[in-house]
Amino acid sequence: MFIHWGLYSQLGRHEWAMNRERIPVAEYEQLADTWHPAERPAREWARLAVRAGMKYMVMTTKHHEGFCLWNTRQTDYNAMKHGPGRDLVREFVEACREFGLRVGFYYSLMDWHHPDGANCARDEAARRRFLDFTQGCVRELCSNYGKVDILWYDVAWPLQTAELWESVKMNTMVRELQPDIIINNRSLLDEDFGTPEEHVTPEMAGRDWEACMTFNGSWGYMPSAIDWHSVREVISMLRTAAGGQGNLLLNIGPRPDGSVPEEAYQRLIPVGQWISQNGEALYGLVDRADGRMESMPTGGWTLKGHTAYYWCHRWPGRELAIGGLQTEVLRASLLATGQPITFEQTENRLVLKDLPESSPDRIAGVTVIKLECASEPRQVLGMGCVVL
Ligand code: H79
Repeated sequence: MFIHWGLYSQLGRHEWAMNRERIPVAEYEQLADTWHPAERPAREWARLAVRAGMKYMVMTTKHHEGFCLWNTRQTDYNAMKHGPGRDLVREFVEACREFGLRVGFYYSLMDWHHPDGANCARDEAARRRFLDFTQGCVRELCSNYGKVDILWYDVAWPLQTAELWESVKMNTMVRELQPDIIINNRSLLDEDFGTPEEHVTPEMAGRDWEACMTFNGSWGYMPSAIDWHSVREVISMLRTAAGGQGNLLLNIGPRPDGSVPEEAYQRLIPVGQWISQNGEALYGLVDRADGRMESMPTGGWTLKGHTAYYWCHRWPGRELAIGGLQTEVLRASLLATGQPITFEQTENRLVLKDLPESSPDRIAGVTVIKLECASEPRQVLGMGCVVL
């Protein structure tokens, strides 16, 4: 679960409102004193994340607006010294621990509030001050909250290179403070994982990655953003992510008080129910399915060892035929119930028989069929037909 929460949540007009609407800094700053979140909303996020089958949360400790959600000594523009009057990052970390979730910190390098955040590109003294500020912030986040599992940098504007950001020095410090942390690729260094944004596209084999996705087109709370991804779309994102050995970081933008919009509940609870029945197809060490399996009109694949999982999202009826499997199928079953499926396999064709007329998955109409095979599954379908 990605959490975008900050002063912009009060405006409810996207987290880029300050920039897109050219709100003057002095005017925007007033939002710091009018922000009065409810008590410990992070517990609500964590409870929901667990119910949704999620394993970790990443929260915006400072977005582009520059307001720091933790008790920092680097600037007074922080949650302790203004409206909230408390350390919202600490609450977040405590909620993660209470609910058994891993902890991730989002940190925007770009800063629209810091006086040197823009002119650091033109003025060497400003750059020094801004880097000291940035490294001071990152040092605090990696020092004051116990174990941090993920550091999620964002938007390395306006400095153009990792050298100018001193990213090697900064991330060396991070790893000294947090030896097991994983760091994303947005400090202009590749580091541990790639970050496709608003699309779920596997990175090249051998490279870890995590797709970050909005739920409704806005990261920050935006009540007018009403086109929410459906339960089926979220499950499809999960399949593409797991099929390419990646993770999914799905966002919610809490209201200013920290509560979670109803639309997120309406989708995440069923997603969690679905995962509780089908989690085997996506959790843990999956193999890459892209490049090894074909895309099908009725569904797609994830793989684990000798097992193939067919995520059927367009149910064909009493029979489901799959062409081009190069592997002998030993056993077929419905993943959710374990119910065996009778099948016939000829050289080029697997036909699953005596299936229900409609998709047995009542949650989302996505039924996972588990195929236990004699060896690592592979599927080959050219563009032509069967040659007799
Ligand atoms: O924190 C979220 C975004 O605010 C941030 N990264 C994610 C995780 C981000 N920063 N920049 N971008 C994403 C890409 C830039 C998109 C933009 Fe726009 C195009 C900014 C201005 C024009 C879309 C439309 C966003 C605001 C208006």
